[in-house]
Amino acid sequence: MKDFYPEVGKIRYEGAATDNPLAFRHYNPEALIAGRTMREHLRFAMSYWHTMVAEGSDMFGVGTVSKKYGSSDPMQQARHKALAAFELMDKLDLDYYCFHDRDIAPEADHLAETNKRLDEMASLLAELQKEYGKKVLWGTANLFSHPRYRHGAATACSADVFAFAAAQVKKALELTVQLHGAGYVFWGGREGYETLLNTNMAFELDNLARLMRMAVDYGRSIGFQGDFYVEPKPKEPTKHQYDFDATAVIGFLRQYGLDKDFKLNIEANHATLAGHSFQHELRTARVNGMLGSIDANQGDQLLGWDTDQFPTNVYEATWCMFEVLKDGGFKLGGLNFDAKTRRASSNLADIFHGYIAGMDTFALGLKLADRVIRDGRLDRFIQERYASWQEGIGKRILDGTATISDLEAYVLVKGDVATGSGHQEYLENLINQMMFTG
Ligand code: XUL
Ligand code: CO
Repeated sequence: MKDFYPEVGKIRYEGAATDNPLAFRHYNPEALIAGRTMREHLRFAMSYWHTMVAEGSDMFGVGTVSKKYGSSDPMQQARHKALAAFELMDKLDLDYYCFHDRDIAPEADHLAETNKRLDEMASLLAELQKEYGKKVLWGTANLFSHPRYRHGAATACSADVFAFAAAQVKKALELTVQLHGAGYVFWGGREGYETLLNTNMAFELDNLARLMRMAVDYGRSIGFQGDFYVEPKPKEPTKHQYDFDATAVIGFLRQYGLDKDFKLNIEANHATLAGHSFQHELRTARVNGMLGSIDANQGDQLLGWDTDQFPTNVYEATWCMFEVLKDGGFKLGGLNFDAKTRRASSNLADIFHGYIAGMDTFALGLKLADRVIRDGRLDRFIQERYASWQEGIGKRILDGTATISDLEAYVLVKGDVATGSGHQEYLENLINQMMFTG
């Protein structure tokens, strides 16, 4: 079999002291943490689009790394891409992958031919999955790259475009089911607007829900038992995207009765684009029972767009895994590296360094989050902070036995009320102690 990454061998856990850059220092797949192996906790996935397809182009320049895999024929490229994908996942010990329909097979002039190409590729992927023991974390349809989607897909002004998007979603669901995918994602890349001057917002939101409802009904009818996800993102490519952030998406899903079938796929860089921390978005999803899956990456503090970098920030990874552990761990979701190497990182080996960095960062984050939880001081501090709700007037408010007049009478007797310190600096230092000297 052709070796697409001859310069890289199998990446193995060698422990923190190794000086081999092509080894894991923290990701030890079979190591046990809080009753599960790291592999079971982390459920790492490869993003097909960044890793197998994107060549490093940006708004100002063409690609810097070839993803032609030794062929000029697009379908032959697609086949080689699939072979290379499984070689890469095997070498990196990545158990899952995520894909858009258009990542695995190039679009043809007519939908019938496009779907034929997808069928051919799905058979090959199914064989490779079996051979290598890999799985699909989630599938999706690319409803944003083709010019037909310039006004949106489900939220397009044109019914024909809506119909095309629906046809694409139908096929992508079939592929996901055929490949035993655990999830199906809606990322509304162009489901928003550039200007309200030409936009019927209420109608577009209804249509977005309409397509999701059709997807759920069809998906369930062909045996899809996984989770549907919405991946919030506030902007880029459009000025405003309806799936702005976790709060907006949860409200939308509940409004349209989609909240039983959908959870959220939270992406770190989308959170920061929305002006939130990654943990804020994860916490919002978690406390609403809707934390499904995660696109693990990071942005750049100084750049205002979605840079999709491999995550290396250990604090962020720790707070992410803290939320995941507090949620009882992933059920069907996992950590998809929706991340790409920088344009100037133009060796194929750089992709391996990116994944190793991301996987080790999250493995370390998992260990540290477990340490923070097991330490217990943070939980105890929070419990103590809300102690006044355990008895007296607090308990009566929660029981529903205190009326608003009772509360007035209570305060009239007390005269004034006082609360203690939030001790933020103490806690921040405590976390550093736990992380670095624990
Ligand atoms: C774009 C993005 C997408 C989704 C899948 O910002 O995150 O790649 O993850 O469509
Ligand atoms: Co993403």
